[in-house]
Amino acid sequence: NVKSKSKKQVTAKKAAANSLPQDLDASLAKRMQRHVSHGLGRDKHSKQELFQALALSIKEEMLARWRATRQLDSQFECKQVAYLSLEFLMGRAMGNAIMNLDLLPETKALMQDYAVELEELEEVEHDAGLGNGGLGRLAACFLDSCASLDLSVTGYGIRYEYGMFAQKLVDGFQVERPDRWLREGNPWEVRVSEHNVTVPFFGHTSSYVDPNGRRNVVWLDTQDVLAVAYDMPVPGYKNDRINTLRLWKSEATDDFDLEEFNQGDYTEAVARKNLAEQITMVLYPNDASENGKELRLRQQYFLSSASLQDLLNNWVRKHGNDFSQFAKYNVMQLNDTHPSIAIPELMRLLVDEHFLEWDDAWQVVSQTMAYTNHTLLPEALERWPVRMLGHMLPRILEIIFEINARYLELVAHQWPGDEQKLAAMSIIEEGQEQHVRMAYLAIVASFSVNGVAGLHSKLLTSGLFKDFYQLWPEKFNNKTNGVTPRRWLAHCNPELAALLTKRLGADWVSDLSHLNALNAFTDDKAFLRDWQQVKLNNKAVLKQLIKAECDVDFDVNMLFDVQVKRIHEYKRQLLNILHIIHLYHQIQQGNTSNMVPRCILIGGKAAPGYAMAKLIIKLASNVAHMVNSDAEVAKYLRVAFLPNYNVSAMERICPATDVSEQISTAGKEASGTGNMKFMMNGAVTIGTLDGANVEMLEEVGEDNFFLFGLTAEQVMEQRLNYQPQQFINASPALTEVLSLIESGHFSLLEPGIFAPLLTAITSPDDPWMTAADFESYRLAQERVAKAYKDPITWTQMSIRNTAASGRFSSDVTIAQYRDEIWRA
Ligand code: T68
Repeated sequence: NVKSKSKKQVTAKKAAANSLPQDLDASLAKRMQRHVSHGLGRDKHSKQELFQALALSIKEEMLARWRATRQLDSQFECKQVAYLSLEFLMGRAMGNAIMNLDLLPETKALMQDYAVELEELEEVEHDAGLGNGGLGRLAACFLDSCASLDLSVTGYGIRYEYGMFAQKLVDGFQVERPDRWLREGNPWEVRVSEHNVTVPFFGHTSSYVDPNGRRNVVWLDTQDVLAVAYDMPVPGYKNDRINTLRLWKSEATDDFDLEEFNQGDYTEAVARKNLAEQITMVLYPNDASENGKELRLRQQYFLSSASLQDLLNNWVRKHGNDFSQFAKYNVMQLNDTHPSIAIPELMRLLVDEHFLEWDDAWQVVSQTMAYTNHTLLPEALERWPVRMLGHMLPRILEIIFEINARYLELVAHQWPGDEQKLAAMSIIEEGQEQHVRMAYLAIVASFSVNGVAGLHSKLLTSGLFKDFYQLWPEKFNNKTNGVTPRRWLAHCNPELAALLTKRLGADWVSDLSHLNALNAFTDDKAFLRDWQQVKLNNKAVLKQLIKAECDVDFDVNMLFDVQVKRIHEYKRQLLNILHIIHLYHQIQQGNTSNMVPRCILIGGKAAPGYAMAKLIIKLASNVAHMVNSDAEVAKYLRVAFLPNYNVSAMERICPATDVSEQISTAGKEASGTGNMKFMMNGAVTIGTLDGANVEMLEEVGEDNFFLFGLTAEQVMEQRLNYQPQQFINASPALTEVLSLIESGHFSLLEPGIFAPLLTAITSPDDPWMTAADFESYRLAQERVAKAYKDPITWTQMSIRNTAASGRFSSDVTIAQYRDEIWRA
């Protein structure tokens, strides 16, 4: 039940659209012509120039509807949702905009006038890589679904000058290159200076008693940074709504370093403006470890403060200083704890700047904040040193202490005399140095706390946040992730989309549950043949990419086995590589009778400071090299490591994949979302009972999923007395594989470099329990091979996976956020 639009609203929208001033020069062709001739004044145009002109034309198409959406939202006083996130991994915008605005036939025809294919121009667009991985891409999928479900949701983020680094491989090692994605300009954005706000840093606090006898606090001698809004349009799917992604850029205010100006040091002072502009310079590339860097905290506060000031300015313009109804019309979804400093910041704005009483302000805050947790890994939980906060944000630290003091009274009341409980649950962690536990702050202040898959949410309430669950069970809920079927099926897999539409009609694009009807066609020979042909064509496209980027020849008749995601020990790319080595060894031994020829693709970025992850990339590269350079082996096995895996690469990869590797140690992957993209595109999953895999398996059934490995419960239990050597001894295959690595076979010129990986696998402290799951994984891979040998059965499995993927549309997820959290 995704849709719930009132009739009144729909009519109102039409009225608003009709009352727009007529755009005199309104055809896409005319716009394009104008941009091409005005912008360039030459007759020969590069693809980059044509891309810019087309993008500007499409943006123009959106402007009137964008304005109408804003008018409508303020007219009808519906609930406004602000999605606060340090990351929005948008990827390319053009293809998605053309589809959502229903401009495809028109644009394709228009491109003939310029003797260029639309696809060629799409390829020119630089990915907006303003995120690390799943968390940032989830925010992007959510924005698409919110607009498509006609919800008034604004994304608030940072306009990083440098997005996620570009990854190159040099001798098999990852090398990072800066990603200057704005080099050619960003045709989609609109700079809106009228929304500028200033964000204070440093300085000190002071208190005074006002004439009414109220004690007020002021934050003095701050260094203010200007936040400038850049808006990006977020078009809904064929529904005329254009929402906004508002990205903040930091700039120096004109009186930045006034002192220095006054001392006559003009040039020095202007040069120092850099400090302010540094805040939004670069995205932190760590996806699963806390960073602790001061600049990161500055980014978090900058985003939070600018966004809240923007929301409050809107409110005050309409309602003055009366905030009694604020929570009724506003909700803020915090994408992990990264923007959770917004909690004390909202308290500060309400108490210090709008003069609310503490309790009234707390009412507002605790009824508007909702927190989404994305990880159980302790190393990823944010803790900020009290000292750093006190220096950079002195007023914010005071407020956090006040929140904590009041909340601890509640804890003391609940568990009388239990000092341990008090220490364990305090927002302030004691120790050598005091730290603020941001997740605890977020839970205390939020009316909703959610995990991102069923298993993950259960582990939160039974483990990490158990005490809080006892205190406030009503706050906790699950919202299983989803991905947008527009980008991840309709756009990235046009041939499959056409086949689906031919059989089911086009409604599946906005209601993915329609895919269920595919199950009726699994015995339709013609349909199976069409399905196979589409997969084959998509594999041919990917084959070209792999040839161009890796110089490896993939064969479309072989099984395409893919693992692409951030490189992390818990995701166990190592398990995959060990299995590759096993296959390689088998082939060399001549044990090929049951083998199915495979092409194995691995891709992903390692955090620049994560040595083990980087070593895993090196091992993958070296193994790929050995495998591919042996002509006998290449009959059965080819391996590629694709550099610079990103959103656009995934758009080529998932339509071409036969087997999707989702093999994390159970209990460690909060949800996963790549798993869903593969499933939608008809890949069969080999996976553990982790994250959303559990629910995927539920939907598709055991016969259409290759399950292996320990459960989360077994992992926790076995960790207490883990003896990897027992598993190694019990597995001749694993023993062979490990000794082959140890022998230096994959590091002939770099003796011993893989020793740390061997040490990790064989250590009783290995939290990822690679050895424990190896045999079970190997056997599951044998089942994969066996199944792939029968093309009919395999194709039926593939169809059933797509058919069962409806639940993993982010439309479903967002409908749940709307109904159960936002009540929008
Ligand atoms: C991912 N988290 C989860 N974090 O790992 C994944 N972290 O299971 C889940 O599907 C996804 O979130 C969406 O819920 C991340 O991607 C980060 O990228 C990250 C970035 C900075 C700091 C910490």
